[in-house]
Amino acid sequence: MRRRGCAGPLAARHRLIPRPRLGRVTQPAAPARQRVILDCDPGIDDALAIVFACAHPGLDLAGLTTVSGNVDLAKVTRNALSVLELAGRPDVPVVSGAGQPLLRPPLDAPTVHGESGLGAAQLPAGWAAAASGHAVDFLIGEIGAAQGEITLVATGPLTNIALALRREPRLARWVRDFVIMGGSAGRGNVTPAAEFNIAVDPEAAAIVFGAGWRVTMVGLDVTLQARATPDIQDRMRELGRLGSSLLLPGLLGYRGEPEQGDAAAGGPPVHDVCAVALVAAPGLFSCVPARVEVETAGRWTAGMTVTDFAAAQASRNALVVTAVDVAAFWDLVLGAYQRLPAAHEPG
Ligand SMILES: [Ca+2]
Repeated sequence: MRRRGCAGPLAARHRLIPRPRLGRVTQPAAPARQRVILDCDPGIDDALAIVFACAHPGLDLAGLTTVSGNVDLAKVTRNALSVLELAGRPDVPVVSGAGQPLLRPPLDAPTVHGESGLGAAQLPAGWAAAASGHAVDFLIGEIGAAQGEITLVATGPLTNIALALRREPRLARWVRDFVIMGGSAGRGNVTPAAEFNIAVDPEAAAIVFGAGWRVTMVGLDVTLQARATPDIQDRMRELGRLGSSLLLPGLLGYRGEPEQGDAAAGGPPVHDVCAVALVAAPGLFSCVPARVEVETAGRWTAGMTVTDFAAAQASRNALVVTAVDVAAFWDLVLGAYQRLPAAHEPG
């Protein structure tokens, strides 16, 4: 049942690359870059995930859509533009989406991510402006125009994704893969039952998990393993302006999950980076198929991702990520960061 490496469906596609014919001299084929759209609410860990998506040579960041979550929609959109500027990718389109959950009042997290959403990081405003239009139209348009090619990664509340699925249910068949940072098979973080992204908009999450596709759930089960320990922060200190203007001040201002005892656990977790790293390197993660239902009615448990690892195969709707090779994860992430020009500019 437990599978080492979330390599099944993701890697299966890699096997579709034709083998070179024997007896012919062939140039080694450059691995195809995987097109990714990131729906996010930056957010410190979103910011670190955006930078990774820009930096990893196997990923082609085709767009960012924003959703209110960690801070309000105007701030998350401004943060997305600033982070792309720092990463040297102001060409990536940013399209803003839902400014509030489907049914509930907003539940933001400035106590975790700071008033700006980026902790103590002070980034200048990006030169580029957000693209016109709405995130839902962008998601449907881009993914519909390249069916089977784009991996959709959601690292915020699932409001935009739910609205897009209501508008165009075929989106669930058109994506190459769908990965979220959110949920937990165990305990939550904003409440004992619920993780933040799901707790903000449980109704949206219920729509998303019930859409007939497979949701790869990168939840607290795995993200709390990937912590920026003092050793990792020392390595970030070597990354020039990228380290000094975003990575370190972001993490310093980031309170993480106080109830989990960040200091005792070794450092703040970088939840959203795990979801994008999984797309780049699925072999570093362990996954278990399961049935996940989102609690929407519970007085104390709204937003809980009720996970049944014993569900019948036909009823499984999720691939729950349970573990990561932490050392290899940080080598991957910091190695990618190292590729950016900002990592070589004086801090
Ligand atoms: Ca996020």
